Amino acid sequence: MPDEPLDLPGFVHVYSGKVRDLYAPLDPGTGVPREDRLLLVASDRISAYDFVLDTPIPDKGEVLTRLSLWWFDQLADLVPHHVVSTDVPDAVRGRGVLVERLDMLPVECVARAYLTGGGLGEYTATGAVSGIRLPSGLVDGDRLPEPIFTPSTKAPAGAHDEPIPFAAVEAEIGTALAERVRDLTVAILARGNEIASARGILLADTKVEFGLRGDEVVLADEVLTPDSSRFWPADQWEPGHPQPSFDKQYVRDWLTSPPSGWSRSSGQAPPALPEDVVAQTRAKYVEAYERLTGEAF
Ligand code: Q0Z
Repeated sequence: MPDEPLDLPGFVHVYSGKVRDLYAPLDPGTGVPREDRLLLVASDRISAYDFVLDTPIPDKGEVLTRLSLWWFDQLADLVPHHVVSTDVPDAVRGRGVLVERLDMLPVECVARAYLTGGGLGEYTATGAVSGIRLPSGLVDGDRLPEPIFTPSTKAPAGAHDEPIPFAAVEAEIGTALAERVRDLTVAILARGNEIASARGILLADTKVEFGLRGDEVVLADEVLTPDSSRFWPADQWEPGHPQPSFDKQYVRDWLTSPPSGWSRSSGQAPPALPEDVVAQTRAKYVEAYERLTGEAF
């Protein structure tokens, strides 16, 4: 379960996802929530095997927030973004961002550069992913000839997003907008991989969210973080089996090892993480940030 929402003077809590929270700023004159801004706060919570773990990873929220801000800047020539300010209350400094409240598009925009996960499942069953026919003989972890757009539904909290064909996106938001977000999503992942692969990280796939500012498409939420994308260590890339996760591998390895006493199939909540697993995992988030940005965290 998420922690209690923070008591942030001047803000009202509006929503909590698994690992992030949303607040609305209050108008200082009227005390009424503003409708044109949101405060997006990344917590130190971590999820694994569909559970939010009891043990936070120190600084994870700040690392991911700073990484997302850096990516927005790297992508600024492709697409405008929603960030307004990082001047936020001390309690969330570094992990909170004031953003422009947009009319969010009701689809999850996913692009895949490598074949794994649900995309691999679809491919194995049909030879195609999201209606895009792929070469035969691909295996888990293979790089695709080019990044592809594989949208999904925006499921209500707790449910899983379901893949949908491009035609369903067209039906939902119209062909012109569907083509725009498809092209942007693919371009974001392609740009991300040009940068990341030169720094030893592969971005297997990513999920991005767009909103509208009038009729302009704006990149929202977080972008190209390990929570929205699969990060793989490039030096361990070996198609033919599931790839290790850049960030979560220590957590997964420990949870599925005998000392944890936990089994994925038990339906039980996973146990607290040992401190060495926490420290190693924190170090991987910091390493991803430092490798990508070239800046010390
Ligand atoms: C993002 C989410 C959560 C963080 C709504 N710029 C925007 N305008 C309108 N809505 C959103 C955004 Cl980013 C928006 N989410 C997802 C949930 C914490 C982000 F709890 N939901």
